[in-house]
Amino acid sequence: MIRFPLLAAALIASGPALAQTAKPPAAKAPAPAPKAQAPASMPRAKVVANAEAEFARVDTNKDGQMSRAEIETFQTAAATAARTRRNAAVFAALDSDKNGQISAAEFARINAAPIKVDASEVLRVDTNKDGQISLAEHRAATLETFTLFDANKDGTLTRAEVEAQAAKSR
Ligand SMILES: [Ca+2]
Ligand SMILES: [Ca+2]
Ligand SMILES: [Ca+2]
Repeated sequence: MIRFPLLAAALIASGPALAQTAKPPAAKAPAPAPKAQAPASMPRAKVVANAEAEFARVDTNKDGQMSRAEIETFQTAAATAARTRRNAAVFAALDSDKNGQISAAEFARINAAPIKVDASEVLRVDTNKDGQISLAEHRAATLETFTLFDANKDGTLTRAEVEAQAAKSR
Protein backbone atom coordinates (compact mmCIF):
# COMPACT_ATOMS: atom_id res chain seq x y z
CA MET A 1 0.00 0.00 0.00
CA ILE A 2 1.44 3.34 -1.02
CA ARG A 3 0.70 6.13 1.38
CA PHE A 4 1.75 8.87 -0.98
CA PRO A 5 1.03 7.75 -4.50
CA LEU A 6 0.83 11.34 -5.69
CA LEU A 7 4.36 12.10 -4.76
CA ALA A 8 5.53 9.04 -6.59
CA ALA A 9 5.18 10.71 -9.92
CA ALA A 10 7.58 13.41 -8.80
CA LEU A 11 10.17 10.80 -8.09
CA ILE A 12 10.99 10.06 -11.68
CA ALA A 13 8.60 11.84 -14.00
CA SER A 14 9.76 15.24 -15.07
CA GLY A 15 6.21 16.53 -15.33
CA PRO A 16 4.25 17.99 -12.42
CA ALA A 17 3.27 15.19 -10.08
CA LEU A 18 0.26 16.91 -8.64
CA ALA A 19 -1.29 17.01 -12.05
CA GLN A 20 -1.72 13.28 -11.73
CA THR A 21 -4.40 13.85 -9.14
CA ALA A 22 -6.69 15.63 -11.55
CA LYS A 23 -9.70 13.62 -12.55
CA PRO A 24 -9.09 11.85 -15.83
CA PRO A 25 -11.09 13.20 -18.74
CA ALA A 26 -14.13 11.30 -19.93
CA ALA A 27 -12.96 11.32 -23.52
CA LYS A 28 -9.61 10.04 -24.57
CA ALA A 29 -7.55 11.61 -27.29
CA PRO A 30 -6.78 9.22 -30.12
CA ALA A 31 -3.09 9.88 -29.81
CA PRO A 32 -1.90 10.52 -26.27
CA ALA A 33 0.97 12.92 -25.92
CA PRO A 34 4.31 11.15 -25.69
CA LYS A 35 5.65 10.79 -22.17
CA ALA A 36 8.28 13.26 -21.14
CA GLN A 37 11.71 11.76 -21.30
CA ALA A 38 12.63 10.67 -17.82
CA PRO A 39 15.95 9.23 -16.78
CA ALA A 40 16.01 5.51 -16.13
CA SER A 41 17.16 5.99 -12.57
CA MET A 42 17.53 8.78 -10.11
CA PRO A 43 19.51 9.13 -6.88
CA ARG A 44 17.76 10.18 -3.70
CA ALA A 45 19.20 13.71 -3.78
CA LYS A 46 17.80 14.28 -7.25
CA VAL A 47 14.41 12.94 -6.25
CA VAL A 48 14.32 15.26 -3.25
CA ALA A 49 15.43 18.20 -5.40
CA ASN A 50 12.68 17.48 -7.92
CA ALA A 51 10.07 17.17 -5.20
CA GLU A 52 11.15 20.43 -3.64
CA ALA A 53 11.16 22.22 -6.97
CA GLU A 54 7.59 21.11 -7.34
CA PHE A 55 6.78 22.29 -3.84
CA ALA A 56 8.12 25.71 -4.80
CA ARG A 57 5.98 25.79 -7.93
CA VAL A 58 2.85 24.99 -5.93
CA ASP A 59 3.64 27.38 -3.06
CA THR A 60 2.88 30.46 -5.10
CA ASN A 61 2.76 32.90 -2.19
CA LYS A 62 6.10 31.55 -0.96
CA ASP A 63 5.06 31.21 2.66
CA GLY A 64 6.61 27.75 2.86
CA GLN A 65 3.24 26.00 2.96
CA MET A 66 1.22 24.32 0.25
CA SER A 67 -2.34 25.27 1.00
CA ARG A 68 -5.35 23.43 -0.37
CA ALA A 69 -6.09 26.42 -2.59
CA GLU A 70 -2.56 26.45 -3.95
CA ILE A 71 -2.63 22.73 -4.61
CA GLU A 72 -5.98 22.96 -6.35
CA THR A 73 -4.88 25.95 -8.41
CA PHE A 74 -1.83 23.98 -9.48
CA GLN A 75 -3.92 20.90 -10.27
CA THR A 76 -6.38 22.97 -12.27
CA ALA A 77 -3.63 24.63 -14.27
CA ALA A 78 -2.00 21.30 -14.98
CA ALA A 79 -5.29 19.68 -15.93
CA THR A 80 -6.18 22.62 -18.13
CA ALA A 81 -2.84 22.45 -19.89
CA ALA A 82 -3.23 18.73 -20.40
CA ARG A 83 -6.73 19.21 -21.78
CA THR A 84 -5.56 21.96 -24.11
CA ARG A 85 -2.84 19.72 -25.49
CA ARG A 86 -5.29 16.85 -25.84
CA ASN A 87 -7.86 19.04 -27.53
CA ALA A 88 -5.34 20.35 -30.00
CA ALA A 89 -4.47 16.80 -30.95
CA VAL A 90 -8.11 15.78 -31.23
CA PHE A 91 -8.95 18.84 -33.29
CA ALA A 92 -6.05 18.26 -35.64
CA ALA A 93 -7.14 14.66 -36.06
CA LEU A 94 -10.78 15.54 -36.69
CA ASP A 95 -10.05 18.33 -39.14
CA SER A 96 -7.74 16.21 -41.20
CA ASP A 97 -8.98 17.61 -44.51
CA LYS A 98 -8.65 21.15 -43.16
CA ASN A 99 -12.02 22.17 -44.54
CA GLY A 100 -13.03 23.89 -41.33
CA GLN A 101 -16.21 21.92 -40.83
CA ILE A 102 -15.48 21.66 -37.16
CA SER A 103 -14.96 25.18 -35.99
CA ALA A 104 -12.63 25.92 -33.14
CA ALA A 105 -15.46 27.70 -31.35
CA GLU A 106 -17.69 24.63 -31.53
CA PHE A 107 -14.87 22.52 -30.30
CA ALA A 108 -14.15 24.86 -27.42
CA ARG A 109 -17.77 24.65 -26.29
CA ILE A 110 -17.52 20.88 -26.05
CA ASN A 111 -14.73 21.37 -23.56
CA ALA A 112 -16.33 24.12 -21.52
CA ALA A 113 -17.15 21.74 -18.68
CA PRO A 114 -15.38 22.81 -15.50
CA ILE A 115 -12.33 20.85 -14.47
CA LYS A 116 -12.77 19.24 -11.09
CA VAL A 117 -9.78 18.91 -8.85
CA ASP A 118 -9.50 17.81 -5.23
CA ALA A 119 -6.44 18.38 -3.07
CA SER A 120 -7.62 15.97 -0.38
CA GLU A 121 -5.38 13.16 -1.49
CA VAL A 122 -2.35 15.42 -1.64
CA LEU A 123 -3.23 16.79 1.79
CA ARG A 124 -2.89 13.33 3.31
CA VAL A 125 0.73 14.28 3.95
CA ASP A 126 -0.45 17.15 6.18
CA THR A 127 0.61 15.31 9.30
CA ASN A 128 -0.07 18.13 11.76
CA LYS A 129 -3.51 18.67 10.21
CA ASP A 130 -3.25 22.42 9.90
CA GLY A 131 -4.69 22.27 6.40
CA GLN A 132 -1.39 23.06 4.69
CA ILE A 133 1.65 21.09 3.68
CA SER A 134 4.88 22.52 5.01
CA LEU A 135 8.17 21.93 3.26
CA ALA A 136 9.13 19.64 6.16
CA GLU A 137 5.96 17.58 5.75
CA HIS A 138 6.53 17.47 2.01
CA ARG A 139 10.14 16.37 2.44
CA ALA A 140 9.20 13.70 4.98
CA ALA A 141 6.60 12.33 2.58
CA THR A 142 9.04 12.40 -0.30
CA LEU A 143 11.66 10.49 1.67
CA GLU A 144 9.12 8.01 2.99
CA THR A 145 7.91 7.39 -0.53
CA PHE A 146 11.46 7.11 -1.80
CA THR A 147 12.29 4.52 0.84
CA LEU A 148 9.18 2.57 -0.02
CA PHE A 149 9.94 2.60 -3.73
CA ASP A 150 13.66 1.90 -3.47
CA ALA A 151 13.11 -1.83 -3.25
CA ASN A 152 16.78 -2.84 -3.31
CA LYS A 153 17.74 -0.02 -0.89
CA ASP A 154 20.64 1.23 -2.98
CA GLY A 155 19.63 4.89 -2.66
CA THR A 156 18.71 5.17 -6.32
CA LEU A 157 15.29 4.84 -7.80
CA THR A 158 14.99 3.06 -11.10
CA ARG A 159 12.05 3.31 -13.41
CA ALA A 160 11.45 -0.41 -12.82
CA GLU A 161 11.19 0.18 -9.08
CA VAL A 162 8.72 3.00 -9.60
CA GLU A 163 6.64 0.97 -12.01
CA ALA A 164 6.62 -1.99 -9.67
CA GLN A 165 5.22 0.15 -6.83
CA ALA A 166 2.77 1.90 -9.12
CA ALA A 167 1.45 -1.49 -10.19
CA LYS A 168 0.93 -2.47 -6.53
CA SER A 169 -1.11 0.66 -5.88
CA ARG A 170 -3.54 -0.08 -8.68
CA1 LIG B 1 1.71 28.90 0.30
CA1 LIG C 1 0.75 20.87 7.85
CA1 LIG D 1 17.01 1.09 -6.01
